[in-house]
Amino acid sequence: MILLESKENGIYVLTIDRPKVLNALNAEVLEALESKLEDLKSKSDLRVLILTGSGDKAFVAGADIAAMKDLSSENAQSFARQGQSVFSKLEKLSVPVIAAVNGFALGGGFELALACDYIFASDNAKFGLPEVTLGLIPGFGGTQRLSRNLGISYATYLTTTGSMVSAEELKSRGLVIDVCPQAELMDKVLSVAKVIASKTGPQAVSACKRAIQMGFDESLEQGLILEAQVFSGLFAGPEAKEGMTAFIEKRPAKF
Ligand code: CO8
Repeated sequence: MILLESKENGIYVLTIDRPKVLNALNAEVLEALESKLEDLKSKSDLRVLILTGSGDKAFVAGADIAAMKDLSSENAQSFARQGQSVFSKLEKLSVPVIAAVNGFALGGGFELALACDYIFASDNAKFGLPEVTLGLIPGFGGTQRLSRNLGISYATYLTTTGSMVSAEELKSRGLVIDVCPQAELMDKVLSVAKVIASKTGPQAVSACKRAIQMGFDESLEQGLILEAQVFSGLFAGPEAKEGMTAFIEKRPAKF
């Protein structure tokens, strides 16, 4: 249901693996994802997490419609909260989480990609929040994260029309970092992960995420105070000293 693979240098790949239903998310998949995230948190070598979908057709085609169809309002609320909570855990992981979107990223699948730190996509990828065509709205964070990422107008457009858009379209809007042929997607994402794993200080990388995420909903003034706190905190550990000393000594840093 969820595959966890360890690559070199602390790079891990999580794959949503239900290809027969285009990797649709049901409660069991969400539980399995949560449990894999807990496993990952205990891995001391973890530097980067890549998230992708099985097969060549879909990243994740959404929440499992068959499993949702007969939910009561109360159970729909718990299912939405379950997804939101697991996606928030993913978002708050201390290392960068890269979505490798290898096909359809619809509904809950797009919401899953939005909970990752950034998105690389294959040229066949299609993104959308088609919930209105089912008489629903996004329930795993889409209305909130898309508007924060791309603004209220575009988020309202995508959610009220249910339109699908290409990876290139979202690249032009700054949401997708880069687009490449599907066969090259994993190598492309791994090359980015390797840069992080081999050239950067783990504490500093984690601090970037923390400062951006914690400061985002604050005023600029509060965000700047937070940035200075996180920045100065790095001087209390050995990593910053090693990074700057290595620069002065003209050698690679040993993090
Ligand atoms: N849920 C369940 N099964 C699915 C889903 C899904 N989201 N998507 C695809 N499948 C299944 C199909 O039923 C089909 O199964 P079968 O072979 O048994 O008929 C199989 O996957 C292959 O799909 P298609 O035959 O439809 O493949 P196509 O290439 O013709 O079409 C599409 C691909 C366009 C991706 C099409 O499958 C599709 O439109 N899927 C649904 C997309 C969608 O509407 N997603 C949003 C779902 S709602 C949601 O995500 C809400 C999230 C918040 C939940 C909050 C909790 C309350």
